Amino acid sequence: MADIQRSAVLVKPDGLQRGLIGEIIGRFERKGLKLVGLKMMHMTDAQLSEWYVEHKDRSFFNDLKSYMASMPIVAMVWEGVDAIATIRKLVGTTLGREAEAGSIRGDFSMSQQLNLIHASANVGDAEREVKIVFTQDELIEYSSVMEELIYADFERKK
Ligand code: FUP
Repeated sequence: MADIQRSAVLVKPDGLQRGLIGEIIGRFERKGLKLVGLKMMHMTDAQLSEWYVEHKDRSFFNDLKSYMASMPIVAMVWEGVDAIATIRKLVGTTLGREAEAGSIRGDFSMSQQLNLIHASANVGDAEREVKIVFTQDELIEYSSVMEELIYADFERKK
């Protein structure tokens, strides 16, 4: 049975400043993922404390939050069958210079902190993260005519 998931994705300040929003969205579109939420925003310290709660006792926590709050970001929600793991593969591992060639971080970044993009790690994180930056009415339900070209019928049944 298909597991249709939603993943929260941020194009971080370095991704926006380097003009990589279109490149990143294009990769997700070409893969066959469906965009259901999109906005540009400044994240607040309160939102970032909640977003990075698993790192709250780490030495880099405050530095990471200040960097993320320093400039605007683009927040998105992408949907698809097993979208969370699929997007993590497109994004690549955390340290840009070691990330797999062909992944977004592997192709465009060198850093651990300036690694262009965030993507939810699991279902619990995805649900929590989506709620931090999107209200329910900012998530758009629609049917995409592409879906029957992207998935076989049996894969699209929830
Ligand atoms: P990821 O899930 O790949 O985005 O990475 P993590 O959840 O491990 O880390 C969250 C963010 O903290 C990453 F963008 C990188 C940053 N980070 C640091 O800045 N320093 C560290 O030592 C570890 C992570």
